[in-house]
Amino acid sequence: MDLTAPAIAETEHFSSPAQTTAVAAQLAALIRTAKHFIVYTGAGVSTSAGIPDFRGPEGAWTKRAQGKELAFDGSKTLTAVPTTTHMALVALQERGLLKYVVSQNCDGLHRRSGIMPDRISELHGNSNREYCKDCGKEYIRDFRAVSSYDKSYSDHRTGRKCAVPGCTGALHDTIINFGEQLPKTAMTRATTHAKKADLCLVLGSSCRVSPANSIPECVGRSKKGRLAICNLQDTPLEDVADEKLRIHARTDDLMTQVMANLGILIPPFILRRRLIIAMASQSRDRHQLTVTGVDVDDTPSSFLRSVKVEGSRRAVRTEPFVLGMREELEEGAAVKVELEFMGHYGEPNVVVAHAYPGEAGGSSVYGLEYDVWTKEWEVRRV
Ligand code: CNA
Ligand code: ZN
Repeated sequence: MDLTAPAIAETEHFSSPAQTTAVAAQLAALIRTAKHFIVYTGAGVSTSAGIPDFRGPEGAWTKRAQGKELAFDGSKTLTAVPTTTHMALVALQERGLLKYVVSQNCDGLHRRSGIMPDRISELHGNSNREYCKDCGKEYIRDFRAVSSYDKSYSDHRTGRKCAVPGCTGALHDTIINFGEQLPKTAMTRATTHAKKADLCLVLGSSCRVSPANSIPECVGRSKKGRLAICNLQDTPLEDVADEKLRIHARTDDLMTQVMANLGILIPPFILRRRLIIAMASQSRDRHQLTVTGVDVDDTPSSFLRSVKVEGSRRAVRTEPFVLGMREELEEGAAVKVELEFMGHYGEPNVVVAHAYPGEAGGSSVYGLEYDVWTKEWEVRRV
């Protein structure tokens, strides 16, 4: 494994616009007919979102090798907007054209952009995801869920505890440091998809980190597989890739053209949140509301800062968000729950009108969609 970068970064090359256009057309044709198309991504897909890579001319390791400090605050990944490339991949996934994403990125942008949890292997972890070492339960956080201990490089405890009833396990971050084993399930799934793949597109990776880089290599060396590489620097896999499918271009430029060839619109980024509101009543006028943020697969997701019944002065500021309410309610009456968010995209508070389920109690799931450009929420029951 290559743990460093030279002080003088490998040159970034730019193919001619005509070459990019030609490769985009070929790729689109291959994607249309591929039986099992996968993508392998690296830090280069996030540089246009303002997150530096490692080995590029402005990369963190290149700077370090030059004895310079990289002025990048890791929490900027929380406010980063998924790029054209991220959103193109979401559209390809939704059309069923993209079967799987294998990513080395820890910035969480693929998941935030809308790639489904069962369609991705985050081989080096996700700075928004932590898990319980005792029971395996995962938690998604709208904050950096990384080790809070400085004691040693290998201490991954985040300082939080598992919330599964009966489990008091310590939560650990999912970040894989150099020299550490890759997560087994993620690697096994990545390998399974690589073996099935007849087309793999590398986007924005120097392909220098092993064993992750065995994924694109496996496709490139297989009889039925074709490997395409879109990266600004040369990679050690140039010879394994299909000669006609190697391109030195910005991933956003290539993907814009690929999608135009396919006739598929690249959707704008929408921040999607899911919420469960459960209500239980001790009597007609005494109720308890529990508000829980969840990911698409019901993994607990912490994105709320506080919750209160609209108009009430008392807000609950810690999870689990459990609110007491004293009011006589008719079945179906709207209980207005005001949500305050962590707010990395400037999300304003939103009020969800939850229909009182009656004394028998019950729960409803809500889908919340936030347009980061208009700064407006859309709420619907799902
Ligand atoms: P790397 O070795 O830094 O390589 C990135 C490559 O992307 C370089 O070769 C660049 O030339 C190229 N590149 C940069 N911008 C673009 C662009 N717009 N279009 C096309 N190519 C571009 O990073 P890898 O991902 O290959 O290496 C794996 C490491 C980097 C993993 O362990 C990651 O966790 C780690 N990393 C991740 C992030 C992130 O999560 N965004 C950021 C920095 C490093
Ligand atoms: Zn646990």
